[in-house]
Amino acid sequence: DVISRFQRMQGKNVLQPMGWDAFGLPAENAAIKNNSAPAKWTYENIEYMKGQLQSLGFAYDWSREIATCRPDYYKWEQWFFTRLYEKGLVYKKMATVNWDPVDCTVLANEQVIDGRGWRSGALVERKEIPQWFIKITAYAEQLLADLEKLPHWPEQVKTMQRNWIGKSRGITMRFDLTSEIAGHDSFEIYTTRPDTLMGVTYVSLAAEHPIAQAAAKNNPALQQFLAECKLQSVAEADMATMEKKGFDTGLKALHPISGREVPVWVANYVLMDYGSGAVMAVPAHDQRDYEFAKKYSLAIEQVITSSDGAACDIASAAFTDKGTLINSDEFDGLDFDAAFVAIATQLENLGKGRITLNYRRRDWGVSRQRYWGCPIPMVHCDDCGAVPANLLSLPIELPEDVTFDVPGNPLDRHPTWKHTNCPKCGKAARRETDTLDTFADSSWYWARFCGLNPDAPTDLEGVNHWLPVDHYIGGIEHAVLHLLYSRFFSRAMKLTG
Ligand code: ANZ
Ligand code: ZN
Repeated sequence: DVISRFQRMQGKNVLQPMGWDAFGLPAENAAIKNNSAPAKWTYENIEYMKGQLQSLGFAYDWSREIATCRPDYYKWEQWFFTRLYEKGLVYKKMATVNWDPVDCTVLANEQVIDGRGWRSGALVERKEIPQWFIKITAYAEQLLADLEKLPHWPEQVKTMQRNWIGKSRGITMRFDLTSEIAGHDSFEIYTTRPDTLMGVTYVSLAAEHPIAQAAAKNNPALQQFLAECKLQSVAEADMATMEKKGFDTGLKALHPISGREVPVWVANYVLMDYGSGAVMAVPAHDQRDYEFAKKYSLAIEQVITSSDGAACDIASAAFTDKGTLINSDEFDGLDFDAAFVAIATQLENLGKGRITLNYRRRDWGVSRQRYWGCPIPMVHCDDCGAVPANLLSLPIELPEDVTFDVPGNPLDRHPTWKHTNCPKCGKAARRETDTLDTFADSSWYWARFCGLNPDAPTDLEGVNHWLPVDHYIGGIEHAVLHLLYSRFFSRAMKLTG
């Protein structure tokens, strides 16, 4: 408020709007706890807080007030969703998700703190269910490159976004199995440290990797281990700190250059949806592999030494710096860059590898199995599959007569709400009962504030007049969530016209 008054006194035309990011778990849970309906509870709180803000005399333009839980707002979010679907930026797939067994919902990785749900505090489990995704990865490169065009953003926020997108350059290479299993005779791994290739002493697969699954067919102990892996969080931060656990599949793979046999393990710290879901393990130079090798008495072979002659002792920890290659046959004496090129070339000549770029960022899982959110405007038809709702039928409104006496999603057990007709063939069909992650609600309000158009998401004249936003105040917790999703949405809005 001080900033906007100051700017007004400078003679500037200032738009300082206010609105309510009002959908989501916290409001739903509070309503249940207070024996109220989420809509009633939320609107009462909005009125109360608005009164407080008004009594403080803040210079907000209340004529532009919005609430994300009102149908006149989320109608346009549903409109975006169907347009994004048409453009191929929305898709559904079975996915392993973080499941909060107390709130009965899927959590984003960011909502898992130390292996627990950020709201409930419950230990998070892994679960496979069909989920809607927004293909934010299609914009990974643009979102990264365009950070250069934001000179006024805090350096710290840009660094966090860069790390979050996590672009890396490495090598994808093939390891052949010594014997075929269920039609698989090889698998690929992704590494950013090909210089350590001659120090590989085993390989590890993600629990969901098809070869791990195949190996478990006739191995109840392995099945048991894969089931245990399902119970742990999929958040990367947790992956780094949790206890490393593994299981020897008994399979052997051939080192792509030396031809030496190495054992194939399954490890709980390998993610299925990063790289190729398999890792070449180099215990001497990767700390996770080091801890794993110590625990399971696997070989540790040093192949990198410090370039400046400084001591590098692997007796108690991995040596993870880049340095000079040793114990690596013809690659001895090379530094990281030279080794990268030499090893990449050799693998390419053997037809066993290629240079690849990878992004750590995964697609944005937006499905939430909760009531208090924007209904995902899709219809499931037995004949046509998933079909976007007809634009004329929007908004798909949330019903207000729901009950919370049993856990789970009330939309799913509402007597009539989900029953509808297929927009394509007219046959009886079912509405999607998942609602959108509330970060979708808060990804585009800044455009809506520029014009509360009843017939469009925003108003082009207003947008051209006011945007881009000159000043945004928010906590650092928004650096890789709200501020990244908003940047994605502005690009998606351009795409969908
Ligand atoms: C061998 C190696 C040796 C690695 C070494 C590191 C150090 P960034 O740089 O963050 O992209 N990796 C690859 N796929 C993985 C997966 N699906 N789950 C878990 N870890 C995976 O990380 C790239 C490194 O992460 C890769 O390089 C691989 O381990 C691991 F001394 O390969 B490295
Ligand atoms: Zn149909």
